Amino acid sequence: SSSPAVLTCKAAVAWGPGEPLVIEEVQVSPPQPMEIRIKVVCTSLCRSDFSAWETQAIFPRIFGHEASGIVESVGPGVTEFSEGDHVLTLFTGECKTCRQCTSGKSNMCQVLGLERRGVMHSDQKTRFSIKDKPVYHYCAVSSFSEYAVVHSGCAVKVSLAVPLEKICLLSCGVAAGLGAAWNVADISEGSTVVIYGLGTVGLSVAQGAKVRGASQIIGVDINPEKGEIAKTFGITHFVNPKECNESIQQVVNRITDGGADYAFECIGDTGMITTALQSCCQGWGLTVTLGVPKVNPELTAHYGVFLSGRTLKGSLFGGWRPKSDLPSLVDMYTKKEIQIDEYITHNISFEDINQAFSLMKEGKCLRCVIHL
Ligand code: COD
Ligand code: ZN
Repeated sequence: SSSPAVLTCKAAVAWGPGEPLVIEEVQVSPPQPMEIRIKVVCTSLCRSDFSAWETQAIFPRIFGHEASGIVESVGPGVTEFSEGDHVLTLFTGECKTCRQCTSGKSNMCQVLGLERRGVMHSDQKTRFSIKDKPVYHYCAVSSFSEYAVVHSGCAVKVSLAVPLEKICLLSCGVAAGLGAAWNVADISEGSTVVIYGLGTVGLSVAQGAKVRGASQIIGVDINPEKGEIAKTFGITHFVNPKECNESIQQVVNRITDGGADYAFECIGDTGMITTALQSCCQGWGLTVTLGVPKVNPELTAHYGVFLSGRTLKGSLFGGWRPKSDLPSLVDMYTKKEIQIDEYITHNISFEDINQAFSLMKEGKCLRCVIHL
């Protein structure tokens, strides 16, 4: 077949921080060497899209990184994918050849890791433009567009039989939470867990803890509406800090007889790290951080929490090596061993994408799936 050409399609463009997205006609360049162009089928809105849209300075920009789609064309050198393949996008890729990828200990690819400047890894340029002016990417994915170009190391092939409108959640939030519970913390049966923040990420940690047979799973959230839904994901105790007379760490220490075995920070608030550390037990208590702080990336903690043997452990994407490991999670979903559908509180058409932003701002959704 002939080589792919520039195509024009609709994309939801963010023109400035916090400004409603505008559906625009954009030009999408053909996939460059080792890249693929995808017809996006579904994408969900993740908190990190929202935070970057509110706070960052790179515009105009196309957000979206939690997505599923169908390969439309492949660039020079790509043998792994062909037209018609179903894929999930990866906001952090896997080249399979760098020191990190070959270590077997890490998912921090040195070549295709989290891209923060709004361009593609290979040439620091964009694949989107409007009237020849660049439109920037987000995490080298940018799925709020009918078509997106991604590096072939930033996509994973999935079976044609699995529903793309559900498994897009494995592209970020649900996988990140499950991986934090299984790979990063490696929660053991009968242990106690406290989770700060009951969004999709925190509630996926809860699901992971439940699967591992945790005896107590304490969920902490300032949104009172989270208490009810949290139970369906395995939360055994709901704590709303706004309704407590004592500190959260005191509450957790009481419920768990001296602190949880594991604590997870799923709010994106570095100020919660000390609270999380103080609510896990002396000796072996482990606090895991997930994802990206909304503001203020610095963190402080009293060395006493470490002197007493606690550990603070960071993670990205739940420690999954995205290309190597995601197919097994898709399999688990097919066999009904993990839940995904339950996190989808809203299905929204592409034209109404700004509704997803409003719902997230108001704390009224877990995941809004946007259908292109
Ligand atoms: N105390 C208790 N709960 C709070 C507080 C507080 N002070 N502030 C907010 N919360 C609650 C909110 O009410 C909400 O229920 C929850 O915290 C946060 O949930 P969401 O729905 O806003 O966010 P999620 O679950 O989509 O994601 C949250 C992360 C902060 C973990 C985010 O960084 C993320 O998505 N990370 C995971 C994936 C990743 O690694 N991404 C990196 C590149 S995209
Ligand atoms: Zn995300």
